[in-house]
Amino acid sequence: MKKGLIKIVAAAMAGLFLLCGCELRPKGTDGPYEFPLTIKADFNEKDKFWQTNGSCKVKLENGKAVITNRKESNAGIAVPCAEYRGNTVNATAMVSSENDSVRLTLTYDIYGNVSYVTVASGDTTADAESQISGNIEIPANAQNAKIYIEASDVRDITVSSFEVSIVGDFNDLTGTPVEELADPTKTASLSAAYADYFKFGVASPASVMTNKNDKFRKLLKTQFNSVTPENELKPENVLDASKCLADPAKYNESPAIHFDAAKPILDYCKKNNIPMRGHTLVWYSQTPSWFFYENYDVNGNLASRELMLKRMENYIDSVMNWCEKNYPGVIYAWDVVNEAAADDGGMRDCYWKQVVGDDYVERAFEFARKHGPSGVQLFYNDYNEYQTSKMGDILTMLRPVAAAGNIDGMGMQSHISSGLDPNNYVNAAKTYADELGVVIHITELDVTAPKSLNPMYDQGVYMKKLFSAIVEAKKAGVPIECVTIWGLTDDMSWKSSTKPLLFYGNLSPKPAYEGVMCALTGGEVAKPADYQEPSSDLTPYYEDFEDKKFHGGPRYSAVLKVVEGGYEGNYCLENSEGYAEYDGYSIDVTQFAGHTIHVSFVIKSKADVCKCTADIDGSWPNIVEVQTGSGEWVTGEGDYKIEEGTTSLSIYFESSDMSPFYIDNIKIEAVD
Ligand code: 9MR
Repeated sequence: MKKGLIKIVAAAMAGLFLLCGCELRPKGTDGPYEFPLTIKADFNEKDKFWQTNGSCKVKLENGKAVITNRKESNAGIAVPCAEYRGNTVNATAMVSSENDSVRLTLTYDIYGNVSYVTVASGDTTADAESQISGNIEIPANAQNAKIYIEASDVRDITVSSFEVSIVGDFNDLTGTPVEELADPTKTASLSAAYADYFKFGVASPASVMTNKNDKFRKLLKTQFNSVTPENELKPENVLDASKCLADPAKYNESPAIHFDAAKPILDYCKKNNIPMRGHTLVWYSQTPSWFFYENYDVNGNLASRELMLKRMENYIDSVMNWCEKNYPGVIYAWDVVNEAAADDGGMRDCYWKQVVGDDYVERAFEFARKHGPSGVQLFYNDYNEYQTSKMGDILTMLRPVAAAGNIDGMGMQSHISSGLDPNNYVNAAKTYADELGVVIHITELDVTAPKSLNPMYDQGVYMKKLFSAIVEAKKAGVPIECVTIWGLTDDMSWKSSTKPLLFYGNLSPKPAYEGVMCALTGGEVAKPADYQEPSSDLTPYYEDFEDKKFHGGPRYSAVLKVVEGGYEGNYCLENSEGYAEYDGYSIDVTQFAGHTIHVSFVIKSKADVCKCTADIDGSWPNIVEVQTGSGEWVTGEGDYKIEEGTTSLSIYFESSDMSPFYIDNIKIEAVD
């Protein structure tokens, strides 16, 4: 990156920033400096507050950037924002593209390791502009942070604006050195502690292996005895784009592959005798779209089923056998197919399904069994896999694969939050094992810290519950053979803002680590010195919006506004513009933990039904449902028991078909 692109500037420079659209404000009371609160790419000039990312060409036309010749998903435009470390930022871009969707990704170095975090994604079309926008926290120790526009599909993207701005007060860390790292060898080993139960693994980027700083490798080696390359064995890193695209005839049926990205991590695992999970062969994401086209040309026709099956077979064969030949015995399990089930039921619509057909999952496993080295276990891997309806879809998809003897394991990704009941979770593991006759790997575990008074401590207490349930299940015969944590430290996580892992950014263990250990020792997670007693204030919650304010918040992308036309007084709350019915109005009710709450409200909508629901990861218990189709105000009332010990719980209101709804006179009170 161009260093110093955005720097603290003396007041004399202020005019320059103003001219190029960067918003300035006083740095504080201590000096004559000013700092840009917004960095806005200027597409009238090359490299002005933006830079090219990855392999592509950028043409500047009428104040817009047209990104062409995109060879890889991360090829696009980046806005460098290194000086914003330690702040929450908003990134907003206006884009149009023939790609179905475009996303904004934050990347940074953290003590020499490279991390990627998704900021936002959105659907796009060629003829209209879409706004892609999201907030993200940049870790305080992140270096060289930048946010870039990317898309899995390699078609052109036109960007008319792209800016990154500080949310809230600016935390100025520009002159502050990064924190010292803790000694990673001082912490007792998880894999040693769990040796009687299962492998204890971790996902890692290859940059940990090439890093001059060896502390991350030391942490990895001390703590874990299975490694998953976080991105390096995904098709976009293994398919050799330059060879395939340069000579499509030669590679038409048998795509060229290379392992430049994965070699450092394969070398490390071989040298240190650490077994590896191969992730992943067949996936809808992080697979370039040209792979699915005749002559690898996205402007031509999609490949035929026959051609795509040949490519699939040759890819699976060559990748598995290249690894086995060059790194014998290192990869002990492969995620053959990743995330083929849709979030809203059935199979996910994707290139594989469109080009090959619904049996692509069966065919992939058939090829992996036919060509895979003997003894290498074949896995299906998915997220939200513990949710009843998605589990049903996954089982339906995998039964024929199991009947053909082509699958050995179910990979439960487990990107979860502490709302998920550990019993439901381990029951799901048992169901997969029983129904399919396979072993279980927990493949990508991370647990969003609750939005509670003591998030790190509460997360630790949850980890103890979760791992106690996993160990009990294992003792009861559920064949859980590996648990992999999706990343080494919070700062390296793909969702770092949610602090979902076992180690802090400086390598010291978190209460979450302690919770995992306590599941074995029976000990209790220590309360931190700054522990805050949860509120026992049972004052009823009431809002009628007459003060023109609302005290809850939007769920996902819902837009909330206090508007005129209240039920009794002048005002009520309008909820609109969600992308899904569950984008609604959410209220934190944690203070009522241990009590039954009575919820009452009046609601109006054109939707047939509006609901009030409790927000628990993996299940959403309904509190009350009201028939609203008349468009008149309707009263809703219901009771819900909040379990003792709940550290964070919200309830939310939604309409059945995403129509706007209006809500008023919300009352929530404890009744026992
Ligand atoms: O952790 C990975 C992150 O670095 C990548 O940017 C992201 C891109 O899709 O993929 C992340 O890993 C995913 C994994 O491969 C499959 N399950 C979901 C994981 C989190 O997105």
